[in-house]
Amino acid sequence: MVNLKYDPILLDSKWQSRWASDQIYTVSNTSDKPNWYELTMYPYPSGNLHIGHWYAMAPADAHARFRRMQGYNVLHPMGFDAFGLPAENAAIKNNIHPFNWTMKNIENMREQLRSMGSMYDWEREVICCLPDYYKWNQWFFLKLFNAGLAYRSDAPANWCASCVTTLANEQVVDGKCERCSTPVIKKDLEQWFFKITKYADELLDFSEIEEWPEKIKTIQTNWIGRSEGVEITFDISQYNLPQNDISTFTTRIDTIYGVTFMALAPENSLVKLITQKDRQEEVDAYIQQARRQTEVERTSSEREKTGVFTGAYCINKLNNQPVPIYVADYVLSGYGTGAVMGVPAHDQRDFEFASSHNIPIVTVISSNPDDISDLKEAYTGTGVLVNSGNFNNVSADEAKASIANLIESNEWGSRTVSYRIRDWLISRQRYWGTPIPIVYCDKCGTTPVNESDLPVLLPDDAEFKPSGESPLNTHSEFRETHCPKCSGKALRETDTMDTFVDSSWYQFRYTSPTQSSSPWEDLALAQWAPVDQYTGGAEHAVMHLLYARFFTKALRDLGLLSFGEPFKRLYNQGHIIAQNAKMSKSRGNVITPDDYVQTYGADVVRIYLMFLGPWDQGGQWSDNGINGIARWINRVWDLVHYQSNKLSSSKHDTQSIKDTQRLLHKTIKKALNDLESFKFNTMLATLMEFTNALQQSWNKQDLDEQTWTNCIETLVLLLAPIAPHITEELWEYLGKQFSIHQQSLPIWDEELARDEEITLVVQVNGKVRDKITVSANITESEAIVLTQNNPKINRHIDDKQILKTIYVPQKLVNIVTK
Ligand code: ANZ
Ligand code: ZN
Repeated sequence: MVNLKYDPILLDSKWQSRWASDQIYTVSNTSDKPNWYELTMYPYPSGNLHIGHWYAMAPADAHARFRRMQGYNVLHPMGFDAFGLPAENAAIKNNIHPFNWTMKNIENMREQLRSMGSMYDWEREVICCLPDYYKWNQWFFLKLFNAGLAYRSDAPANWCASCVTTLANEQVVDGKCERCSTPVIKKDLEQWFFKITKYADELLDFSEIEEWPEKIKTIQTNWIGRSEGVEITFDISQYNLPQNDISTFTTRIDTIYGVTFMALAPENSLVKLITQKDRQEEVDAYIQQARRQTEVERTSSEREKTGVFTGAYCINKLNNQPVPIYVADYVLSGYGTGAVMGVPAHDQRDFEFASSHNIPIVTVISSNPDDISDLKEAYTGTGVLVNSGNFNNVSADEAKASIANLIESNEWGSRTVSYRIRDWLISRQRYWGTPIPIVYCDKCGTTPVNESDLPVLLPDDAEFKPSGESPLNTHSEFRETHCPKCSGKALRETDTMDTFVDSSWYQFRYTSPTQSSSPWEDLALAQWAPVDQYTGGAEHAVMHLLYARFFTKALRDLGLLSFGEPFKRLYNQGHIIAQNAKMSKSRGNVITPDDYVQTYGADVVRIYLMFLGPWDQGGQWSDNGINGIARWINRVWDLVHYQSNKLSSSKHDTQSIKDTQRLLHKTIKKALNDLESFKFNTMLATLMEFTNALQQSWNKQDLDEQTWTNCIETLVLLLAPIAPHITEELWEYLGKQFSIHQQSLPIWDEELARDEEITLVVQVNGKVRDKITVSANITESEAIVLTQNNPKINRHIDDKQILKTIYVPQKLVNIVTK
C-alpha cells in the first residue's frame, strides 16, 4: 500500500461539503451557456454501490465535468430504478416491506454516490416507486390505451416459475429468465401488451440518432428481424374446413417448385382440424411432448428435426402437386403464419427433416443446371431455376419477382413483410410495481380509470408473497372498486407494470422532476431533451434501449413530444473484471469500492478505473495498478508544491522552454481530444508523460517560472474532471479562485501543438533525389517507409535490390542499391 502525501479522507469530505454548501452542482434549466444533457443509466437500488457501478458512473461523471468546463450548462442527473423484483424478494426473505427496503438502500447508495465526488444535482433525483412518479406511468398507459397502443390479449406468455411472473420476450435470454436463469415455459394468460410492433419499421430507422455504437444498432435490427417475402396459400378445400387454404410465409418464393412437404407448428390451430383419424393419436402425443420443449430447444440447429404426418395433403397451386402436411416443432407458432413450406433441397432445416422422414428432395435452384447431382446438404446459394415449369433457366432473383407477380395476379397470396419482434408484454404478476389503471366491469367491460383518479395507489399492506397469482388479487380493498363509467361494482386489474416502463421515460422526468400537473414541464423539457449523450451497458440493447425508443415515438405521435429519439448519442462502457473473471461472491473476487475509497480517497479510485483499460472494453482490477496510481498522484502533489519562485533565472534554457511549451500544447490537445471521445486511459497516459517531463525539467531547473507555473496550472485543470477533490485542493494551494470545476479548460495553440518539422534529405546511392518535410520526432523505420513510398524515390529503386538503408537522424536517408 502506498501512503498518500495528503489525507484523502479529509480532503474528500472537505470539498464535498464545500460543493454542497456552495451549491456548485445545482443546475438551472436556462443559462447563458448552451445546454448539454449527459445521462448515465440509473442504478437499481440493490443496497450497495459496487465496483461495476463506479465503473459506469465515475467516467461518465468525468465526461460530464469535462463538458461543463468546456463551457456547457450540463445536466448530469441521478436517480433510482426503484420498482422491481429484488425488493420484493428481499422483503419476502427478510420480512421487511419493499418500500422500506428500497428507501433504505437508496439512502445508502446516495451517500456512496456522493463519496464518488459526483456532480449530480440531487434536487433532480427521480425515484420510480414514489406515487408522484408512477402516477405518470399510469397516465401514459391510459394515453396508449386510448390510442390503441396498449391492449389485453390471451396469449401463450413466457413464464418464469422462479420469479413467478410472466416475462417480455426481451427478458428471455437463450430460453432462460434474464434475471434468474430458470428455463422459461409457456403459459396461456390474459396479459397487457404495448404495441411496439406498430413501430417496427420506424425502429429500424436510426437516422434521427447522431451517434450510437454500430453493435447496438445491429442487435436491435436483428431483434426486430424484418424479412421481405411472400405469403402464399396452399389449397385444402377438399377437406371442407372453415378455411380453404393454408397460408405460409417464405423468403424464398423462387423455390416454390421444390416444395415436397408442409410443416405446421404444433400450436397451429389448423392441426386439430386437418389431422386424419388414423393419425390422431400419434399427432396428439407429439403435440404433448412439443409443449414441454423450450423455444431454444426447438430451434437449435443441433437438434434432430422431429415431426409427424397428419395424414392430410394440400395442393401447391403453381404445379397442382399434392404436398403431405406434417406437424413439426421446429416451426414456431409466433413467426410468420406458423406454417412452413418445406423445401429440403434449399433449406437446411427442411433438408434434415426430409432426410429423416423419407420425403423427396427436389433441386430447383442450381449454379450448374447441366449437372444436378444428389445433395449432401441443402444448397442455399444462388443460380438458375430447374425443375420449375415455365421458370426453368430463369435466375433466382428474377424468378422471385416474376413468381410473386404470378401469385399476386392469381390471388394465391401476396408480397409481405414479416417481423421477428413481438409486442411488449408489460403485465407482471408481482406486487412491487406500478398498478395498471384498468377496471373490469361486468356491464362496461375493460374500463380505464379516469385520469383525475390517478394515481391508482399501490396499497402498502398487501400480502406480497409470490403465489403465481398477482399479490394484489388477495387485497380486496384494492381489488374491489367501482366502475369509472357506470359506478357499479367492478374489479381492478391486479397485475403491475414491467419496470422497463419506468425507465422508458425517466430521462425526461429529470428535466422537471417535481412537476405535479404533467409528467414534465414542457419548457424545461425543451431546454434539455433529447439526451445529448447517454452512457451505460450494452446488455440493454433490446430491452431498455429499444423500449425507450418505442416510448418516445409513441409519445411523439400522441403529441407529447416533438422528437422521436430519446438519446442522440450512446456510449457503452465495458465490464470490469478481477482475477481474469467476472466478479462474483462465489468466486470471492468481488472488489468493494468503499474499502479503497477509505484508503486512497475517491480520486485515486476514479483515476484508476479510468486508467485500467479503454472504457468501452473494460479491464482488470489489480491492487498493483491502484498503487501505481497512488504513486503518480503523489508525484503530481509534489510537482504542484515545488517552489517555482526559486527557479533560478540563470539556468533557463531557451530550447528547453521551447520544447516544454510544445509539449504543453500537445498535451492539452491530446488530453482534451481523448476526453471528448471517452478515451480516459490514453488521456491519463498523456498526463503521466507530461508529469515525467516536468519532473525532469525540475531536476534540471531549466525552465523559467512562468512556463513552469503555466504547465502546473494546466496539469491541474486537465485532471480536474477525472479527480475532482485533489485538483480542487491543489487549485486552492495555487492561490486560485474556488471552484476549479467552474473554470474553463485550457486551450491549445494548434501551431504550438504541431510537431516540430525538419527536412530530411533523401539520397539513392549518395545522390540527392528529394527533400521531404517530416515530424521532428520521426523514427528510423517511419522515415524509411516514407522514403520508400515516395514516387520520386521509387523510380530509382524500382527494379533494384536494396542493399542497405543509412539513416542519419534529423538529417538524411540514403538508400544503397545494387
Ligand atoms: C421456404 C424456404 C426455402 C425458406 C428455402 C427458406 C429457404 P427469416 O429469413 O428468418 O424471415 N419459416 C417461416 N415461418 C416459420 C416459422 N413459423 N417457424 C420456422 N421457420 C419459419 O425466415 C423465413 C423462412 O423461415 C421462410 O422461408 C421459411 O422457410 C421459414 F430455400 O420458406 B422459407
Ligand atoms: Zn361499468
